[in-house]
Amino acid sequence: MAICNVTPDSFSDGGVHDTLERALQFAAAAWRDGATIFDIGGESTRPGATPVSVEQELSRVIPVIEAVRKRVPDLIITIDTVKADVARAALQAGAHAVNDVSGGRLDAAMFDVVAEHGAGMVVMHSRGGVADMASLAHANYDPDVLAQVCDELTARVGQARAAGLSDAAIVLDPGIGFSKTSAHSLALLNELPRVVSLGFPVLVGASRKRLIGELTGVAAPAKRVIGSAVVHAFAVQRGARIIRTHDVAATREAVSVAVALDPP
Ligand code: HH2
Repeated sequence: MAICNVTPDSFSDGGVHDTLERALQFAAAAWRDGATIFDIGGESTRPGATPVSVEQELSRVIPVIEAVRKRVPDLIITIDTVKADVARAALQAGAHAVNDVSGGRLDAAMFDVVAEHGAGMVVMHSRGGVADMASLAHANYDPDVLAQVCDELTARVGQARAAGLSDAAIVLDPGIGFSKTSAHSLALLNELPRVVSLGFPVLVGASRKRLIGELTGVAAPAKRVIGSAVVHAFAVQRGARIIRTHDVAATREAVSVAVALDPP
């Protein structure tokens, strides 16, 4: 899954895809480099990022969704949003699935919109609101962080099913770096099979995140490519089925090697 943030303030690729043509070039390159999913977002979850209205978010993402559908029709498009109104308009504009970093917590209508459209959904674990979910404000776990993350994801799955989503429509994501210290994120990666055992395909997104910076000492997010690729290869070995990345070619190389090696 290639990341395309159509935002001025995302922590790593803010401002990079600021014209339609640049976003389209990135989509074409992502497909060529081996991405099958293209994740388009119009609101950053970086702590301190400016909150955006539905209208602003739509004006950022809809033109990109429509253009990518035409220019690179084989890409599966996900809309990265916590807002049901944005999800609805994006699905109508040609997106195939919703990627909700709140796992349907922040908008009561989200699961209904996904179910009405027969779409797929990435249900990610996080806590808190958009402004603080990527901070440590809610990073208070018992020693067994995995148990709590799995319980909270299971509760979200219950809500999704109640709204009419079929299990085949659901992907789970432990939410690396969301309301988690680096120690929490490492525990989730090390014990990823426990998330996999919930019975849904698992997505992992560690691309260029603070965790990688802390482990490698590489300060600039755009330079955290090797550390990210190693974490993603490791995640695939532990059962992840979708990797969300800014750096498709490097990730593809790492994942191709990881799938050929026997898991531990
Ligand atoms: N991480 C980010 C955004 N969306 N979606 C899923 N499913 N999993 C993730 O780990 C995830 C996500 C944050 O990264 P990014 O989009 O690069 O930054 P920003 O929130 O600043 O736009």
